[in-house]
Amino acid sequence: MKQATVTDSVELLNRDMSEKNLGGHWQLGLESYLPYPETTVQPCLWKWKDVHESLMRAGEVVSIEQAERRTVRLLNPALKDRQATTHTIQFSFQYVKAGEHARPHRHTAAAFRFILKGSGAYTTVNGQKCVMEEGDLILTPQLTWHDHTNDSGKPIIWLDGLDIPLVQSLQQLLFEPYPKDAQPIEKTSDEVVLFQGSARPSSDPAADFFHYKWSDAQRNLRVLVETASPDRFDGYVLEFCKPMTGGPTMPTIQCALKLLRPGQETEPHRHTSTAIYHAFRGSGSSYVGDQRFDWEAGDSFVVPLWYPHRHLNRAQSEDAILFSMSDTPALKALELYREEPVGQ
Ligand code: 1HN
Repeated sequence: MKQATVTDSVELLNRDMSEKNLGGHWQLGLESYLPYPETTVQPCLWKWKDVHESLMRAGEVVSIEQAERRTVRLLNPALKDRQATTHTIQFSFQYVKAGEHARPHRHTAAAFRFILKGSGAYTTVNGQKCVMEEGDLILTPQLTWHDHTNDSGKPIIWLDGLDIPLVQSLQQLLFEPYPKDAQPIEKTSDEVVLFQGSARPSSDPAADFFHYKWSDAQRNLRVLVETASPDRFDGYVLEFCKPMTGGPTMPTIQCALKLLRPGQETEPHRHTSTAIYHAFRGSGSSYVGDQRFDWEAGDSFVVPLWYPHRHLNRAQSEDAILFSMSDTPALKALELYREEPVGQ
């Protein structure tokens, strides 16, 4: 009688399957999954002094022709090979000296600029001239042509936020140079009319809306502080919404201003979105996980997803204003957004 000399085993099966590009569920190691989302992104604080020094040095040694854009990027220590600030958003600072022009291009990554120091330069978005003032927010949504011109006679610095890491992970990144050195200017952002009397325009004017002015944001913040009560987790929140629909700033990125009154402290919470903050005015502290970040105007920090966090304005008399961007709209579109208070 013939004897069975080989008995099958899981190891043998795994090996044979692997040769045929197959794998078993039993090989996954389900014990490594947690009942909450886990991120590799690390909480991190970047000081303005370091960013500013790098920008000024880049101004001396990096030409705008060579760089296309003279930006200094915030790199998350856990994502350095990807040159990313978080797994979804890239955050950088751009320095354009007097007389410089950054040539037009477009890409599938959606981007915005928030103006920090300087004024009078402009970004042209699909032929629309958007003249910058400090605190303005200018959008360059996916595949819009954009170039930057600084004819203001003085240097300018702004921050750039892009959804590059997210678009890259979906393998949808593309980049296209514009065929000429500059776009022809067709109109200015002041000519974009959203409402004309009580009649709604027939075409979608929001499709042509790229420029949120600081003067409007500031007025709205004042009204909020005077008439509304603050959110217990985020203080007074002014979101940059899409006109007419009230939708998110862009499909993947929500931008907002968060104001804390002197001494104001928020309660801790956590959410499945990841946020990057930039201290625009004032000073304070944010507690992220078990770390404390002390910030002043110009500093930036990351709150990775599901990390408990809260904010505190340490000043006696000055409001603190944080500019924030998050990937919340992308998560909401995928029905992955969740948030909850965290017990103190
Ligand atoms: C970009 O196009 C700009 O147009 C700024 O100002 C920063 C970072 C990565 C990729 C493209 C801009 C960028 C960028």
